[in-house]
Amino acid sequence: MQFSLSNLFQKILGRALIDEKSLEEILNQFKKILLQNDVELELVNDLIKRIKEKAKKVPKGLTLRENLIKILYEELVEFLGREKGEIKGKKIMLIGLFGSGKTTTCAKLARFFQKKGLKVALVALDYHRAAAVDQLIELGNQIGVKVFWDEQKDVYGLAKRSLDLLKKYDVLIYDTAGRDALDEELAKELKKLGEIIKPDEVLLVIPADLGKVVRKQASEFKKLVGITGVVITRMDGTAKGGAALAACNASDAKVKFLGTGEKIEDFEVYDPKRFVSRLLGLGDLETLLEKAKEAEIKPEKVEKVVEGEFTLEDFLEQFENLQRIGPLSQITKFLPFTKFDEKILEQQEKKLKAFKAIIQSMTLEERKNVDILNESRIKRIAKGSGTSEQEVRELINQYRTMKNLMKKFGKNLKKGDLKNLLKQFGLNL
Ligand SMILES: Nc1nc2c(ncn2[C@@H]2O[C@H](COP(=O)(O)OP(=O)(O)OP(=O)(O)O)[C@@H](O)[C@H]2O)c(=O)[nH]1
Ligand SMILES: [Mg+2]
Repeated sequence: MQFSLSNLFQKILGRALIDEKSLEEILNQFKKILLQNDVELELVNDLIKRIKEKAKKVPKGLTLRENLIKILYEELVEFLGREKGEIKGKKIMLIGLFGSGKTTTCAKLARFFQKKGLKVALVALDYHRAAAVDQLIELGNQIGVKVFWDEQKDVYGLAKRSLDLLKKYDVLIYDTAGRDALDEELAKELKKLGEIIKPDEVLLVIPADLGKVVRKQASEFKKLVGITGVVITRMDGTAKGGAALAACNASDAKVKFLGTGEKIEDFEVYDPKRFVSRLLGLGDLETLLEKAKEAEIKPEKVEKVVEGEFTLEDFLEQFENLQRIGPLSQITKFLPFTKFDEKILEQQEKKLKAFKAIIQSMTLEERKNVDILNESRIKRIAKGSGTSEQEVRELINQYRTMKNLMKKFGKNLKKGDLKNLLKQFGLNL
């Protein structure tokens, strides 16, 4: 695959600036990836449109970048499954292309129910491959689950009789023959089996590394017996599970389970965060999403600062935010245009505590307009905050300098650039 979701996400994370132009570029790439994974064009277009709409409105507390990651994550989860993969019902049928991992998954699933304390039986419905029944019996033996099969290879007869087993068992798992859904004879058999058994769940088993054929196979299988869920096997390989995109899209079903190896225990219940993280090659998507929630950015503040119109109250708030993020000198290093004097920044760090006390000693009126501060008021504030008059004056000067600096930047830079730039670094300025 030329492009991958994980490459795209690394790009989003690595970009210094995500603006409207790069958003367009990123979405184009996202579109290409989906199309390469054989997702329907119409659906891809809808998806991109929706993402664009959502990306326009950056919610309070999120940067453009965090918002974009969140939106893409949400959309993928909507597509692949929002719920942890639980299944309901008593009759579960596994279908899929030959060698996709059906028989192995039958045993894994049986173990899964067994662990829940349910009484499970396996029903062997594959009489096309010589060793298929033996394979299932062997797997059943490993976990102490009974396997029902028919000596006469009467697949329909066994299917009918299996319904009686429901009196004795909580769950029946049916292993079907590996097939190409386009093979007419096998397709007929599967359709008939579906009609006899009337399964509660039909799970389509798809290997993570299956390519272009996924879409066609999934939609054929859907026509034959319907599909209620998808199992992605071979998640232990290099493929990240992109096949799930086409499988879910074509079958209109969500991912329920994952196969992560050849052993019976190598089985996972689908978990949206984990699966999408793996698909995107992001180990810490959860942390990232949480961080996105926590960040607090107020767009109206950015506007004020750019205009050079922020008050001492805003100044105090910024100080407090900066304190949470890290040393001011560290942060401004990232800004490409920065002309801040390192020394001034360090001094600011040191004086932060005093400044905070000073601002807190001011009246609201004073915080909004420092020009009303005369000698006697300065004296009173110094006393009230346990600082010196000199420190109060310093604060006023710093504030004025900062305001002027911002005014200058505002003129030199396009407003959007500065806004976005500051947002990139989580600055509330
Ligand atoms: N690495 C890995 N191998 C798997 C996984 N699931 C199944 N396999 C292996 O894939 C091969 C085929 O698995 P089966 O369960 O026989 O597949 P099937 O769909 O029943 O195959 P047919 O009945 O021939 O169509 C076996 O060697 C399994 O051990 C998995 O999640 N990871
Ligand atoms: Mg099999």
